[in-house]
Amino acid sequence: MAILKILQYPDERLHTVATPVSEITDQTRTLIQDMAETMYAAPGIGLAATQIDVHQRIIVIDTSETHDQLHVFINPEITARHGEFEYEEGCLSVPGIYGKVKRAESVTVSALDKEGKPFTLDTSGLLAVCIQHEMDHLEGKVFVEYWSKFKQSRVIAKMKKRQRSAM
Ligand code: K1U
Ligand code: ZN
Repeated sequence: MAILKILQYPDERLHTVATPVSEITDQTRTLIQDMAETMYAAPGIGLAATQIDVHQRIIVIDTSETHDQLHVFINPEITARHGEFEYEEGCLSVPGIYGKVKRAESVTVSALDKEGKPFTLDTSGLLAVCIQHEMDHLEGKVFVEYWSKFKQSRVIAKMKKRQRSAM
């Protein structure tokens, strides 16, 4: 297993639209294990393949405190959304920046599991927020891009300053 490097905003590669997984192989399963290990080590509650510069439609999520409820979604699709929920989000690609985003309160998501078996999940609250946040990554969208251009430019300046001082 391996801990992978997470792309940092405003890296342009975070704006890549991921392509569907056509075949689930042992290589896909190794990638999923590495993504889970990277997420737990960060620590975080979700990770999209986009964030580790792999542009395939794969996300991993574990919102449990015990780190034993890993959800793997391959080629996820949201088929229903209900209500509205505002949550203070964070992102491993934008560390130290937190802010509110309005999303659906509950979602129905269909996807393939790591064996390629289709499943459907109805969920709400934090897991629903996290699914929507990670699916945005697969579309090349980062949560700060829901905010005003002014707020986004302040985030970009902060991130660039931090990246310069880390060099
Ligand atoms: O996509 C990511 O970068 C992961 C992100 C997921 C997320 C968090 C909050 C709302 C929506 C989506 C994170 O995991 S940020 C870190 C975080 O939330 C956390 C870290 C440690 C313990 C608990 C939460
Ligand atoms: Zn994120």
